[in-house]
Amino acid sequence: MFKDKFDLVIAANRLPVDRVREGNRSVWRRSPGGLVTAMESVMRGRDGAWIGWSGVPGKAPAAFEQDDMCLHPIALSSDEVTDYYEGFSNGSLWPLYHDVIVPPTFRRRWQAAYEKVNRRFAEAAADLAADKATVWVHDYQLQQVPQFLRELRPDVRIGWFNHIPFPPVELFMQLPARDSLLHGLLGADFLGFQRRTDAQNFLRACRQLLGEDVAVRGDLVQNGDGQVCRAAAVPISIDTRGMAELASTPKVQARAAEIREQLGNPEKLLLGVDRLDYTKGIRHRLKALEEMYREGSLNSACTKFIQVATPSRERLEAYQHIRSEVEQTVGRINGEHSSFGAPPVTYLHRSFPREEMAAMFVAADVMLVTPLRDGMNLVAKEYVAAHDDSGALVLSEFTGAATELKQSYLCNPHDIARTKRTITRALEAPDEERRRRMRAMRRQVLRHDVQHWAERFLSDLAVAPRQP
Ligand code: ADQ
Repeated sequence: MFKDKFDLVIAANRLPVDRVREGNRSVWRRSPGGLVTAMESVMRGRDGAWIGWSGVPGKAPAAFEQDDMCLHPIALSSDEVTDYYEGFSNGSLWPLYHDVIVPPTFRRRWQAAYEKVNRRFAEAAADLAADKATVWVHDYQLQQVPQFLRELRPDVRIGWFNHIPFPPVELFMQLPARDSLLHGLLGADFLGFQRRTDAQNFLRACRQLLGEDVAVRGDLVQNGDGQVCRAAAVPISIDTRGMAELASTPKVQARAAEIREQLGNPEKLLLGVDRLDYTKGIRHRLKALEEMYREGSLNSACTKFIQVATPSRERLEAYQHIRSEVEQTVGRINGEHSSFGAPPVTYLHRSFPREEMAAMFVAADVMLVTPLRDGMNLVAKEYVAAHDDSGALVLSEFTGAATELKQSYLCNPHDIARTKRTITRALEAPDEERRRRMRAMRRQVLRHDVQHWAERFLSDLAVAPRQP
């Protein structure tokens, strides 16, 4: 029998575990990813609970313990998965918060489901939080939780962290639910964003759209009830030492060499690793590479490219569309430039274990991270962590990571001509220049790792002023 009240409660759309089959039984397995690692270290030695959806629609399984954490599944019906998760979260908010790269769709039914599910999360958090506990809410799927939870439990400290960008008010104001979401967030004591610009966008939206209802001073917003909420940047990071150690193991080093060998020992190896999402700029990257192979500035026999495109949100039309565009382009490049058994592009549409990811990072001479908009982009940081003083990072200016990794080869992915020149610069830079850049970036990610991020968020939350 485990406890029923906790000093720290994490609320995220998903639990940190996946249901997987092992032989003929199904078991919970820890999901890969930085957030889980970060939270694990924060939860150690604390009374922690995590609430989230299990990933399977229908009745929620009973609460259970895993890795010293108490996990409380939240039920979502099939309709709620369609309306709250695929609809409002990923059909309205995701495109709107990523510069409307594809047009967002707004449906009143989706908004109602979002509110209902956010209430359910708030009620579960209210039940589990001990007196004066800390509740840390994550991401765009749960923006109304702070307000609903505040109504139920005025005693708890509420923090919210946005993993994705917060849009400029000119875009945000398209959202029919804009006031509800802003009021939802203002139930928190502290709101963490990836970049200062995101925090400023939020503050500007409060000032411009809520008018007399709130008072905005500096990074503080006071709502109608007199409660104060602070908004600031707390950029997320990775388990840098974990990745660096993994990358330097003999097994991963050997696998990296083997990957290059399997590709025919190319002179240069380029790599892209993304969820297959229209925000990640995969099409723009492929266009640049296709032109370079065609013009001969890249030689398809000596320069190879691996694109890992992790399956994502496959039931949504926009994702089916980007998948078919990416796959057509890869097919066209390989059709035009392959020799027998040696295509220039290796396209991998599946998930990989950590070691295999690390081996790909180690193997690659140049990493291409070219999103059109990205909250942070952890892949860029992982690549840096996996390299001692070799490698080069081409990084889009539209990622949160660009604010921190200034020594990368920065590019504007919309500008194909310059992106091509940037890729060439990264490929041809003298060793000494590449080494200097990588060392500086490595220092940055070692100093600011995920543990540092989580501690900073929690200490900012602890001291956030509640009164004006
Ligand atoms: P994502 O959009 O999912 O995250 P990202 O930050 O790059 O993007 O994180 C992806 C993670 O998944 C990385 O750790 C990567 O190594 C891993 N991964 C990707 N493909 C994989 C594969 N095929 N197999 C195994 N692992 C794979 C959201 C926001 C980002 C923000 C993060 C964290 O969109 O902007 O950086 O949250 O806040």
